Amino acid sequence: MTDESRFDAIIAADDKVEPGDWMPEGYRKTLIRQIAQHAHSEVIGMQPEGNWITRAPSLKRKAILIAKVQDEAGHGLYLYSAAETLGVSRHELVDLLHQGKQKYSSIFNYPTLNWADMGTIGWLVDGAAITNQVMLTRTSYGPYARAMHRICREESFHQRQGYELILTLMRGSEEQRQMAQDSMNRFWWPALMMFGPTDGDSPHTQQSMAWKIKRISNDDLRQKFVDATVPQAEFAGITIPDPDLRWNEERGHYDFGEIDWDEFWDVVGGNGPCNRERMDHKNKVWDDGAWVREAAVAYAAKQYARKSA
Ligand code: BYC
Repeated sequence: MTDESRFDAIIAADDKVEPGDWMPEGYRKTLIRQIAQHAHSEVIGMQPEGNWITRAPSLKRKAILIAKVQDEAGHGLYLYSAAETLGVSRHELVDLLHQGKQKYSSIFNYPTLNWADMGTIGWLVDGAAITNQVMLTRTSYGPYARAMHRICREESFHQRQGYELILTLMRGSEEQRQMAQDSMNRFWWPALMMFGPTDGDSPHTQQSMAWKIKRISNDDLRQKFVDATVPQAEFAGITIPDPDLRWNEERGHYDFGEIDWDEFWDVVGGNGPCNRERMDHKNKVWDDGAWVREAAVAYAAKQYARKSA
């Protein structure tokens, strides 16, 4: 059996490819690209929520928000570790992000302007992320699939706390309801964009599905998210800003309006409302934190030398 036929047999049998296994170079590169982008998204995704920690309206909300932002850092770590099993270092990946050669999710280039955004991010952004990540628990690369199991459990808490925050606002004063609605109006379309371009415009989907890295296409995941979220919005009494949104009995799904793809590609291309701010902040904290990394490496070297002696 050749290396290639062994790899093909693993994929055909729905088994997992593991770090020591032979894999096509394109498979390895696709995984590094996707896992790195995913890790960078978790880390950059701490910024819009971190923005509200000092302004949370109660101790309970502050504790929840701190825990959530901390979880995102942890997700970044699991994902960088999964990428490292493919023969790249975390340092290289972070450098590529800083040089603008790797991406992070478009959603984090939108500002968080009011407190309800903390609820909307949990409900819609983490909700969209889980829809995608539940699929990724079945991805063909073992370390990525295993990282997803734990991440999905934590994301599920994030989604619920976000929805609960929105329900609380919707049951509050008129001003609170308006705040929640304003947040929904700004985040609905960017949340739909998280799933990526339509299948017809997605250069990677076909190959990634053949390798079972992706199990469900961008459009099918987006539809799943819309179908799950509309009833939640109705229950909360919040309006989704899409006049074309309606149940289609024949399809058994909600129809929804056209996404503004020019806006999507603009944001992906670096011209969203906060792209520059996010990367400036990321670069600054990386430089400011250099002494912490140096101290940790020096400490580890000392421990190692002591043990070896
Ligand atoms: N934003 O052929 P396609 C979280 C790029 S964070 C930016 O469909 P693919 C959270 C794509 O990379 C969770 N770029 O690609 C954290 C490609 O560009 P390149 C984030 C996008 O990879 C904190 C090109 O467009 N989740 O939960 O087959 C707080 C063509 O696209 C986007 C993940 O990262 C986008 N939205 O499919 C709260 C999930 N969409 O590389 C919450 C893992 C597409 O050719 N990633 N592009 O230059 C994936 O599942 C897939 O990579 C995607 C795209 C579905 C996103």
